[in-house]
Amino acid sequence: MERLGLVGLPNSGKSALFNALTGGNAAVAPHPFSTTQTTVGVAQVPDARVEALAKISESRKIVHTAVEVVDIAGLVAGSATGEGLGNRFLAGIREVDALCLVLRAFDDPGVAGDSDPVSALGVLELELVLADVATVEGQIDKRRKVARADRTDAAAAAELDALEAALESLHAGVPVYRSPLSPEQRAALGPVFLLTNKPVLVVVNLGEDQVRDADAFVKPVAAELAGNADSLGVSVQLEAEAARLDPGERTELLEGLGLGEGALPRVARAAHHLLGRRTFLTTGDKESRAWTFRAGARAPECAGVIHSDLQRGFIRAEVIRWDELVQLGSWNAAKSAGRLRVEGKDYEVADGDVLEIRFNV
Ligand SMILES: Nc1nc2c(ncn2[C@@H]2O[C@H](COP(=O)(O)OP(=O)(O)OP(=O)(O)O)[C@@H](O)[C@H]2O)c(=O)[nH]1
Ligand SMILES: [Mg+2]
Repeated sequence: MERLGLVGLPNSGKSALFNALTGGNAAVAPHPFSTTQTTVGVAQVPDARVEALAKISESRKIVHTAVEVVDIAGLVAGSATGEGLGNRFLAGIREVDALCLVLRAFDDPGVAGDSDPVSALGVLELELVLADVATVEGQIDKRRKVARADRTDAAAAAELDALEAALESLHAGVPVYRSPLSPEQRAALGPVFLLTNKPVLVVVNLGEDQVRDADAFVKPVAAELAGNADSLGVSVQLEAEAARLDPGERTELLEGLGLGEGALPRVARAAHHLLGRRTFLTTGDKESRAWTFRAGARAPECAGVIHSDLQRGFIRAEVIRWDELVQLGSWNAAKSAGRLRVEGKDYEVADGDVLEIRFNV
């Protein structure tokens, strides 16, 4: 399973967010560096589409998808060169596929640290950039030699070009995910495992008193990111408390604050999407279920997510978009209305497709 890593300054609320997302038990404490080891948990990705399908199919069971979340030790200015827990955060970050930067906006005199999310973003990015500069500088001479030794090696030339572009950006203090590097250049950097070449999602941790005015805290961060990463405002503590209530009380609390279903489902869905994961659905009286597939996968590969027999014996898929199916009211109604598409082996499955696989083994 792909992993989302929680990255932030000490006391920004990473462990609290981890617990809220995963129902976990990571230590949450008002002193810096309370997390020293990485902890891994699984976050459900709640999906209203499955609920809607379960309703029309009168399914007895609902199954959502999930992503893995990793709570990482906090980092501070100077971490890249050994301050705080030093390089410990680096190992944690290297092992994840996408980063969730947790920025503290909540103000609490009992919890040490600043409440300025934009400046926290600057500190985090600088540490990540410094670590990447060291990595690129360590690699670039070797790669220059390889590219020079064999000028016909196109992959080596592309990698060197990407390394040089990345270094220029990093030297200017700009993380790769915010740099003008093309998607092809970013892909060419894959083998170098840069921290800032991973996709990024930003969570601004709001205090309960800030929730009603979330934009005032989230907008400056979004402006700083200039479209290079999504940002979400979450009152981690409030949502963690809500998560412990039973569903009726939770809805009452969150809706009373104008938070709808709450922000945790949005964080989980954003993470799932950021990790390049997409969702297709199946529905019937037994269960309605969300399945995870890789963006761009074709029908047989998706069938294989359900069971390897379905991939091996794949004949065709009957397909309809989830909202169209909900509107038509049932699989049979969709069938009689001639709205089920019949798709073959080359069909690229889309997010939100409902599939029924025909197979023969
Ligand atoms: N008032 C308030 N306190 C919060 C909120 N979120 C987290 N806290 C508190 O902030 C303190 C630090 O939270 P943690 O989740 O341990 O922070 P962390 O980022 O994991 O910190 P380290 O592991 O030390 O890097 C705890 O005392 C939390 O209860 C919030 O939204 N509001
Ligand atoms: Mg922690």
